[in-house]
Amino acid sequence: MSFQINQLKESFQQNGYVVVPNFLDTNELRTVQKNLERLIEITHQKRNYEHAFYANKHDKSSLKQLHRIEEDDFFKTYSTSPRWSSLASVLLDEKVEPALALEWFNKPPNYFHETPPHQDNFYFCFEPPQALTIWLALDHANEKTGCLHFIPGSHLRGIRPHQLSGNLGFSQTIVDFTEEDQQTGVAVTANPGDAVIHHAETIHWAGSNQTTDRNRAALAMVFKAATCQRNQQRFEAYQQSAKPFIQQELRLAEVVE
Ligand SMILES: O=C(O)CCC(=O)C(=O)O
Repeated sequence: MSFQINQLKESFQQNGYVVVPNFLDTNELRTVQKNLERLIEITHQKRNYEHAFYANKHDKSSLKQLHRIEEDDFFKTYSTSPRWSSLASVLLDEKVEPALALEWFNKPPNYFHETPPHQDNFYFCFEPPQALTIWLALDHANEKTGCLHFIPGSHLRGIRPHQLSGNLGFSQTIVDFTEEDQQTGVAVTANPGDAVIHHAETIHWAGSNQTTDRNRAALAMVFKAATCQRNQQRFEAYQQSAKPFIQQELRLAEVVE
């Protein structure tokens, strides 16, 4: 077992991402899925568009992101589960704490939304960049449904310049992303219950869901080393740059109501 843990850690530290197959067993996965279904139904009813992004407000099945999941009682408790934090702690080789809210990322069928190439720490602004995301697959993620792609070792080369992407929920994208970057990316497929973990500075993106009948959902939790801090100045600059875009998108969403 410790051999496996060492291998995971080494692979994560070298490549900036790693996969843990069957991180959740069938029962735990089912419990998480049931609670997400409940929360999604409440979200539809409340029409809470601040923390829920739809590709099309007229279509409930087009829900693509849910934020602040940890405000729900079940997920508040669940997000403190040591299973998640101990995996994060092993990979970062430090004591960790949950850094940000729990998020649900979906790619509903028929909407063709891509996840633009980005580095999470452009948003997080953690220094030193000792943080990671555990992205738990809830559906089959593959090239057809829009799995994640990572550039191995990119977490060791610093943050690239980002600019507004025009994509609600992923407001930023790498400015100078090249064809060569695209070619270097590794597509990481996952089955429901697998955990795909990436470092906060690993360049990643995902294609669109090209199926007509399948979701590609995942639950994501971010952890940071207890010793790393947010650079408030950088964070405010990022928020300032994204604000007009996000406000405009939310206003547009209200108009179609
Ligand atoms: O699920 C996706 O398509 C993107 C997720 C992502 O970018 C992240 O977890 O950092």
